[in-house]
Amino acid sequence: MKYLIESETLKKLDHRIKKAVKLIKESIGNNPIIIRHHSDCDGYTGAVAIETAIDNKLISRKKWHYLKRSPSRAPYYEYRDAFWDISNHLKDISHEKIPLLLIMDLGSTDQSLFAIKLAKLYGFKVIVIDHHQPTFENGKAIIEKHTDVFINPYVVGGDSNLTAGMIGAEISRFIKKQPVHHLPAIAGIADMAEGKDIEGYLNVAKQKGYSKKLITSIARCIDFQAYYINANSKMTHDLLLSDLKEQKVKAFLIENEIKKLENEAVEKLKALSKISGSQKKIIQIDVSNIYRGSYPPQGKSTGLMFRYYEKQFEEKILVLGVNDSSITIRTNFNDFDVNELIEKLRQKLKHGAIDGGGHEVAGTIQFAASVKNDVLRLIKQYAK
Ligand SMILES: [Mn+2]
Repeated sequence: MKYLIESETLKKLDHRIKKAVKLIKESIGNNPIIIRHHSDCDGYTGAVAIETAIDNKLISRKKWHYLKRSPSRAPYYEYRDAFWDISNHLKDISHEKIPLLLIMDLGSTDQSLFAIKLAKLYGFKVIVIDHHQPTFENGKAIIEKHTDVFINPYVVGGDSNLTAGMIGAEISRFIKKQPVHHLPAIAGIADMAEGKDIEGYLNVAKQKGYSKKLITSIARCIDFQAYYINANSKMTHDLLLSDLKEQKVKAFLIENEIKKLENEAVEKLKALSKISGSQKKIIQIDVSNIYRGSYPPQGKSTGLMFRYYEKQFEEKILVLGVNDSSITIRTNFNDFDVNELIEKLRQKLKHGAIDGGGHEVAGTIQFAASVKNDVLRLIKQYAK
């Protein structure tokens, strides 16, 4: 069987993918399989594709002993996850069988090292399928030697544009042939993938009747569900894998609600915006009183306001979503680099517990509440 697209990165990952497929196939019905994944559209898509493939091959009446899937709360495999995965395994009736743990769309950085080591200590087999930049040490991804299979485009010279959901959907087809042609496009669009691979997958989806608009709409709905529910639900399967007509109806209903909530948020945040500067506009929005747990969350709100003001102003803009001890940044200023800014803040505010990260033009900075005004002053200084 071949991959859905011609991809240099997939080709280079091929032997790792084959190894993972072999291990998964050997485990089906013999060993419990635990799927842990990032709680966003990309993570859900890849995990649900593999879950469905395994589920379709499982003939045991005790299916729930042999297949479990749950989203992780943190964007890495953390102690909490390992604790529950190991604890549940120990009290399970099939506890004498070694579980296979599949970690998807997270698990490549040193933040996951301790929890993965712990799972290995309890005999788990571990496969990591991820596309986040791994932590490297002496040129090697430090997680790799603690896993049975490590699949990440960065270890073969690729990057995050081949997403975990794409790889997961491809892997699922080797486990059991199933109609998942549109899933890699959904995963990639959700993660803002660029380049040849996502173009290829959009083409594959189009041939099956999925326009880019529908793909984007489903991706939005899954991200919305992930944010709201963050749990294992067949509703996610419905959105991803029911027939095209049903998918359209459901995505339409949910997306309309998302649009309504986002429009309401824009109105609320407009009233909270303080705009300064002429050629380069700085838009400071106090998001600290926005109800926590409502949609859209802080990061997304800042993105929404960025897109709103980008249309309003011809000038370059810097949007700051300001909370008591964090600021979310979105900008189109030239030469802006959130990571460089964080480094400067760290040097100047040694007592400020500065943390955070992101891309050049989008990211979040965390700090001790006591230095909030200094952080704001220094960000404005940096922006000049
Ligand atoms: Mn992802």
